[in-house]
Amino acid sequence: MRGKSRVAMRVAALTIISLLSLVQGSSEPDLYRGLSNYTFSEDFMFGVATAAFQIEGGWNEGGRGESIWDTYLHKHPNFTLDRSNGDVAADSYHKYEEDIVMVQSLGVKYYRLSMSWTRLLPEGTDNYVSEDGKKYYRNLFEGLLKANITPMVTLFHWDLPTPLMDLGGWTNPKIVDFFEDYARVAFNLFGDIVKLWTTINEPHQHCANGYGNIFFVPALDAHGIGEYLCTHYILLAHARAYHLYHSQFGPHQHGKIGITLDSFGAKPKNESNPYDHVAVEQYLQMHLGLYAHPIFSSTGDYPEFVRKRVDYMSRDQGYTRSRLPYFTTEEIAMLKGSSDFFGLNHYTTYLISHCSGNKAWKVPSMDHDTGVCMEQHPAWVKPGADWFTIYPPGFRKILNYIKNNYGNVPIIVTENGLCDYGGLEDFVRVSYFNKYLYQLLLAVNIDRCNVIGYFAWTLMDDFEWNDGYVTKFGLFHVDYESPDRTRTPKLSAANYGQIVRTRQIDFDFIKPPTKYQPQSNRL
Ligand code: GBH
Repeated sequence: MRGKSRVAMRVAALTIISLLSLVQGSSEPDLYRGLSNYTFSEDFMFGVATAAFQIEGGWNEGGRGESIWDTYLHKHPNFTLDRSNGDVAADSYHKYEEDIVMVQSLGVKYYRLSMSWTRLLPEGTDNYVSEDGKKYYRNLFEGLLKANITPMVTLFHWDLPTPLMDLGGWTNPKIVDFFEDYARVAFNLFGDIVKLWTTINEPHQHCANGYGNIFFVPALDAHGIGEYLCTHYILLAHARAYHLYHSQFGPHQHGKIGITLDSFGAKPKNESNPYDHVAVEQYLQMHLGLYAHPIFSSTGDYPEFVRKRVDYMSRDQGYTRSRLPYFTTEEIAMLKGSSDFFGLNHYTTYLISHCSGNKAWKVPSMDHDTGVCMEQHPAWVKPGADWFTIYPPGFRKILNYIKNNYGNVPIIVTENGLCDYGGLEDFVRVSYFNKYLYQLLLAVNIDRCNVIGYFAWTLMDDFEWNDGYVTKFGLFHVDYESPDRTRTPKLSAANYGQIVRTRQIDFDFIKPPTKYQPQSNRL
């Protein structure tokens, strides 16, 4: 196509896009005004979430061992935008009592947090359990219970013990035993007071970005092979921990255990192009189905589309074996149904289109296998990181996708929240939570999606992986200039607290933050 006509096409396309967004814009005020017409039931689980490496700090205190994020960031300080690491983070290792007061001030009854594997097992293996680790988590969980807050504990939120990484991490089949052993220690030590567990946080992000690419630690860049090995053994490790719990602990501890998967929303770039609709399905199968199908589908195993696709691509590329490993019949059975709930993390929506190729894809790779193009809608608001635009209806759609593909399994939204560059008067975050929560209400009340809980990400500004401390997700601001890591509630904390208490969304909510005095309010 010649230059001029290409420009003309662009202009035409942009005009259509902006017209579309005008239409969308004009329908919004009706949806989001006054008090929401639907409310949250009394037993709806409202919570707030964090992860150990992102807030704890205390990286070498109490005999804690090194995780891959400690080791890698100490060696490669340029990995993060601000050359930061997790050595101190929000200092929750010392300030957990204040964290509890903050959670309490939101009125939520649940707090999702993760355990640092190496704080409990410094070497990663169960031959030696740290006394300090035991004490830290016992105090934390007991403190939460005293404050009437139920802990929901994630066993693995990406901070693998370095000694286990040295053995190949999630690509080594032996990791399944190591994870089961870690889970056993956790259930043994804390199962009397922790009744809600998630095994793994977002295997897709961890495997695709850390094993198949360089975006996350361990930054192996073993594209096309590493991410599938990681996927395979992380799924098996999850299933082992699930069955360990229900065979040996569940009968007397009476808790629930599940997995947390992530999915972006996926919208056809061109709604009237059937190929873009196919591309959306392809994308969702590769990103979410790869993990969800073995666990939540009625047939089990990897989705047929993914199986065929990766087998075909591998053959075509000259491999004798598929780059995606096969489960045995026993493994398929072990994985099927191995989650008491569907934990979903959702943040943003991408436009997906059919495309024949993309020069940025490595070959082989999961992206290349997926074979769709992804981009952000130019008209959707992008308040922070580059990957993040706001499109509330994408949330309702993904909840429906889960219902339609994986049945009536209870869904707990284990993370949802907004990324910006900071500020206490975070009106955009207030509006994000209001609109996304309203989409959840529509999914429950109109579409009959079985959503039983929602955790806001995140309690306070934290270490945001590659972004360091540059992008912010917190309901509470943390002063990273101060050694005290002083925490201050943002406007969004007051708004979320009001939703939790009234069980209703007030789209006109605007209120200055209430004064927060942690010292006078100690437990
Ligand atoms: C969640 O992942 C995580 O569970 C949580 O720890 C994190 O703090 C939260 O998101 C907010 O970021 O691969 O280069 O595009 C959400 C998935 C993973 C999406 C990282 C954005 C950006 C880096 N996110 N990804 S890149």
